Amino acid sequence: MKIMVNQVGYELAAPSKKAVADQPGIYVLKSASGEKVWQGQAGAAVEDPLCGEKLYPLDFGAVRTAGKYYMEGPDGAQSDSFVIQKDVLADVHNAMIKALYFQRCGCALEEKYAGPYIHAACHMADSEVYGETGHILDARGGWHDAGDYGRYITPAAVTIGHLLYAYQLYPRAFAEQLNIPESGNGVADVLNECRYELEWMLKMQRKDGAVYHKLTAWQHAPFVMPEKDLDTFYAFAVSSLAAADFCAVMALAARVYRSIDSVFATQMEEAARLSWKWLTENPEPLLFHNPEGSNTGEYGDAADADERLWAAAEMMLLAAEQGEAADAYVEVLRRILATGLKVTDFGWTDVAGFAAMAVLTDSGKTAGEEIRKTFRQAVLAEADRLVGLQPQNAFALGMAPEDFCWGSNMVVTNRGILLALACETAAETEAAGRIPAYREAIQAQIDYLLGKNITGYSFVTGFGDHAYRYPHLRTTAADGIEKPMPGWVSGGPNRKPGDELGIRMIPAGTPPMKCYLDREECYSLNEITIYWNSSAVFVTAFLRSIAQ
Ligand code: 9MR
Ligand code: ZN
Repeated sequence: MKIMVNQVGYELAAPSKKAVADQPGIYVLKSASGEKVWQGQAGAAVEDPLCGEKLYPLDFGAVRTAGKYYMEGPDGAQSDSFVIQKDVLADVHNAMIKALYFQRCGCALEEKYAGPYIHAACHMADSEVYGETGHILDARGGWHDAGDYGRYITPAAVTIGHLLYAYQLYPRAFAEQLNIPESGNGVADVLNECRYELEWMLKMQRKDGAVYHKLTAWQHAPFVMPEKDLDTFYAFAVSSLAAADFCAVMALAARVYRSIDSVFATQMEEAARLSWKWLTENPEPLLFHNPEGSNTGEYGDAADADERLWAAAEMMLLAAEQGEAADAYVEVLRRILATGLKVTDFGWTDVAGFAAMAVLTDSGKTAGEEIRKTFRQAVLAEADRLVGLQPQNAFALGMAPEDFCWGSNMVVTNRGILLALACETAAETEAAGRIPAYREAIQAQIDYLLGKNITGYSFVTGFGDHAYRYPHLRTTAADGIEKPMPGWVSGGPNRKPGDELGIRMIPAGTPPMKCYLDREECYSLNEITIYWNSSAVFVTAFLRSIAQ
């Protein structure tokens, strides 16, 4: 039988602590030494559409004693072990941020920070602007995006967005040092790490304010260490998607870094203004398509209205910070909102949720009540929709079967972000009474990520008795080290596998949550990306902030 638990563990004071099992009956919580601590009856059966099984939820929230435990089923089967303790997510949260350090490009990873995961400086050559013979660009730096060595602006912006908003809202969750080269300089390490990426992003802006969509080789490198990848890197075409995301993130970062390094903040502010100018002079969408024959990531997108919305929201806040009139930006917000676009997502295709985040968490209420109300209603309606999905499956997940796409783990965590924003937004409204339900729903999303799911894997490397082991990640594939570096979030189950092995091994009709393989080859099921991590970091930051 199966007993699925959050393998990292449960917050000591949490009023409910949930597991799921595949048989009815009496379950016993035992301490690591086998002592009985709690027992309870499994809840009513749920026919689960996400995994296609009949499952039984368990809640041992009554247990309020810190320790290491496992759950024992009616037939003697045991769950993976887990702890119950205060601030239980601290280590996994910090590891998921530290993981970004391992993606640093254009420098060597040194043993004192990287432990065994060292490598020599990589991708040190100049790049070429694609299609412009002789146009050389120094675009060293930044983080490798994912399992590949490409660096792309729109996912970079989303990653920085997740992290900087989380830092602004929950600064206490970012107090620990992470043993990166800048640690101890008096600046929160999450900001030190983000700066590494921001410095690279600045290099991707063209003199006229447009921004190159991505910097990659023509084809993905084979599984070699990054310093062995000597292919030419190209800055491909500029796009309005990249320019708008860049503008939003530079404006946001200018505010966040103002008190830390005013020179750097001013540089980012000027970059944001220049891109905004380019955007206003180029109002038509300039989308991005890979040139024929190139197979590196496309991050294509059919519309740029959400990116422009986010840029307008952040330019508005920058203007307010500088004591300038913000009307022009507010007007853009109003115009784009009038099209009725969705404003509740935080992924690279759809960034409009970040505009909602910027507007709704602005203590100055710069956007005015009408616009704030539009965002507020959308956020609360989406939060209520997600809470409404929970009883439809056994994991209390805010997920429907069709949500298990490529990178579904970010759908899981981005919904945690939306629910967290709903918590911020609901206070002082008639929805305030629903905050406990939103919090419960956020916890369920993280429980799933950390092992309470049908695969039995914790989807974060190094965390849990059964953490997945074989991410699609070039450094891990090539470094000869047995274990992957800790703290990487897997893309997770994908009901339409897109890689050869996944397609071959997962029969059509497999329930969505079971469409997963812990195999290095499976880039559509088991890759890592910077933005899957950052999304999870936002959610663990929220949960740490409410833990007593
Ligand atoms: O994360 C992206 C996912 O949402 C898309 O469905 C998929 C196919 O277009 O691409 C993913 O992004 C990949 C990117 O193109 C290149 N670097 C690795 C990314 C993760 O698989
Ligand atoms: Zn590199």
